[in-house]
Amino acid sequence: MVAVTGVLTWDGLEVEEYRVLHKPLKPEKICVDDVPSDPGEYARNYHVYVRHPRVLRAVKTYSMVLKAMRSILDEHGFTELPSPIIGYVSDPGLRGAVKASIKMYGKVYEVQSSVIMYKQLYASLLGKIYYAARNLRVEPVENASTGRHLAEFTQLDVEASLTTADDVMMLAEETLYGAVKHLLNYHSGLLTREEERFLEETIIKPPYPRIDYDSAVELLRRKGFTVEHGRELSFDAEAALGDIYGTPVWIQGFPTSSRGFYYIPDPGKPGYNVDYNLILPSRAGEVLDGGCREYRYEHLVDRIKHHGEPLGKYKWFLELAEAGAIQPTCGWGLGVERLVRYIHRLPHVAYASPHPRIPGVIGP
Ligand code: ASN
Repeated sequence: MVAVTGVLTWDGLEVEEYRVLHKPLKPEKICVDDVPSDPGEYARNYHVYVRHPRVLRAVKTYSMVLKAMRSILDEHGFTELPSPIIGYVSDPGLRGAVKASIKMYGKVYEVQSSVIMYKQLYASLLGKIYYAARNLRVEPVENASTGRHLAEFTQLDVEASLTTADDVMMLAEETLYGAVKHLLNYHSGLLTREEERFLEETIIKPPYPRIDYDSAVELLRRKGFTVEHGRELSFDAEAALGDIYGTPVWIQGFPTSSRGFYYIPDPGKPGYNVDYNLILPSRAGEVLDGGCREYRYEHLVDRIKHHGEPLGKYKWFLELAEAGAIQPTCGWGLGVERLVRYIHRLPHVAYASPHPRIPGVIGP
């Protein structure tokens, strides 16, 4: 580390005087010329590679966009809560990922894979809440190659009561667009000219187009994808959809059979949920997942049973629902590292995480 006195001109810095404040003892051990293109190698040794300016920029961007999104939500009157790490039960609807558990005081608990039920609890009590939640998911190892899966990641997880899908979708658009605009306006030093242009061209002013699940399936089939109706779209199909639009695009109303028990079925369209995913262009895929929630005790019991889950695990939540203490709420979770990956056009979300743990690789 060096302290420099001098004059900054258009041609660079004219150094008048400098002082060495701190000198590494073994510079050869920590000197990095480049960042490995293998995300596994990067995740194993990120503590060294993170010195590279390209990666440090992404770490800074992570902080800046999260701060910008927090302040948009704060302006809307949302209350931020700290996310729990351990719980009796966590999110069951996890697209192939398994939950991790931890033994404490002789009992086994689940490490939180999402704060969904806590969101429902606190949105019922406080109206508008959010978490910048760290989630842990034991993703299948093959998901390391999708470029967009981490085993540990941050979701900006928002929930509100007495609202509508439309309202929270508009809030999501405002949050995403506002964060990117904030970066462009106030932190453009973090962006290359090419990244600036890319963001200006693709993250256009909302509203973003909306397409329902059935039309998305039809469109993708016409483009040559094999899509099984009633299932989640494949990662590849989702990415292709983003490319077709070239801007963020919503997919709405997934089949009830394809998703977790906590989305509420659409009374006007049997077999489908009131839910929505936001897909980014440029092969980035899903950045946000959300929906309006099931809050009715009997329906929750039926849906949990249908998913083959033991009811006992959900005791605390079901007791509240039975007492009528869980209100109708809607919300969403936005993958912060996925947004950073998009902003810097990184080949893998590992490079967007200050602490990358990718499927199959947690550390050295
Ligand atoms: N955060 C998501 C939501 O709000 C839930 C999840 O992470 N599975 O719907």
